[in-house]
Amino acid sequence: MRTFPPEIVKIYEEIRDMKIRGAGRIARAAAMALKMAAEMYTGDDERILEYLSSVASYVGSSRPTAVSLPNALHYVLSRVKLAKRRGVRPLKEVAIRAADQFIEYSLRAVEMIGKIGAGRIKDGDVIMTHCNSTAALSVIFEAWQRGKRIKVYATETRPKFQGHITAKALASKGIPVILIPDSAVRYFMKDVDKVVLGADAVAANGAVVNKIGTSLIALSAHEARVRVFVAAETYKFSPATLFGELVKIEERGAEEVVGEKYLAKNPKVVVRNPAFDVTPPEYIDAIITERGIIAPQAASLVLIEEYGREFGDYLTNITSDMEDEGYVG
Ligand code: RUB
Repeated sequence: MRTFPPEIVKIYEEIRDMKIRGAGRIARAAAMALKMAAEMYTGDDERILEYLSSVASYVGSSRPTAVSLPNALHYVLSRVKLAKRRGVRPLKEVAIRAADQFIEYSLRAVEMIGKIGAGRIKDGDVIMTHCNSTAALSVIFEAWQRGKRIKVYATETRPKFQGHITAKALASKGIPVILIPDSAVRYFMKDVDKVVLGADAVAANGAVVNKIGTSLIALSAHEARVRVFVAAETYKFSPATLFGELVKIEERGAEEVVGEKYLAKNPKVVVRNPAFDVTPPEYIDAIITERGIIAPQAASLVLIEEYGREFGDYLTNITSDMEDEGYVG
C-alpha cells in the first residue's frame, strides 16, 4: 500500500476519529488534504493526477456517509483532469487553486444559507435542532443577529454528545438554549415552532441523511405539524443516488454506546451504533441551500444543474456499452 505524508495521514485520522466532524468541515479538510498533497508533490506533471487520485481514495475512505467528502475531492480532481486535457500547466497550481476555491465556496455557502434561512425564522420562534450542524447554526445565529428573540432546544445527541457543542455555541452568543435528552424530543415538540437541521447527504429523491435520530425528530415534528427545515450546501447532494446508489450509513463501534467495561462484562449483549439515518422527503418542508430554498422533491434538479455535463458523459458511456452489447441502435 502507498504511504502518504504525515500531514495527509493526520487529516485522514482526524476525520476517521471525528476530531474533524460535521459534513462541511470534513469536506473542507478533504480539499485541504489535496492542496497539501499538491504543494508537497515533487514528481513530474504527468504523474500528479495519478498521485492526487490515490490521495483522494485514501482520504475518501476515512468516513463513509458525508457525501460532501467525495464531492469535495471530485471538485478538485475534476478540475485537474480538465486542465490536463486542455494542456493547462502546471497541474500542481491548478489543484492548489481548485482546493482553495472549494474551501472559499464552502465557507461562503454556509454564510449564504444563514442569510437565506434566517428569513424563515420569526421573532419569538422556538427552534429545535439536533447534533452539531454549522449550516443549521448559521441560520439560527443570523436570525438572532437580526434581532429575532428566539429560543432553541438542542438535543444532546447520543452517543457522542455533539449537542453539547451546539448548546455551548448558542449560549456563548447569548441565545436562550435548553439541552434535552434525545428521548425527550416528542415531549417538547408541542412547544416548538420550527425544526432546523443539517445534512450529511441529500439524495436525488430529496431524502436527507443526517445524524441518527433525525428521522425520529422529523416524524415527531410531522405529527405535531411543526415545519422541518434542512440547511445543506449543494455539495452535500449526492450525484450517485441519481443512478440508484444508496448512501452508505456508517456504523461505529459499540464502545461509543456502552464503554469497554460493559462490553467486557456482558459479552452476550449485542450493541449497534448506526451514526446516521434517512429522513424521507415527505417529512421535510424545505431544504435551505446557498442558492435558495428548495422543496426536497427538487433535489434532482440541483444535481442535474451541478453535474449535468458529467451525467451526459456517463449516460453516453452506458449507451455505447449497450450499443456494443446490441441493445441499442
Ligand atoms: C454531524 C451531523 C451534522 C451534519 C451537518 O455528524 O450529522 O448534522 O454533518 O453538519 P458527525 P454541517 O458529528 O457524526 O460528523 O452543517 O456542519 O456540515
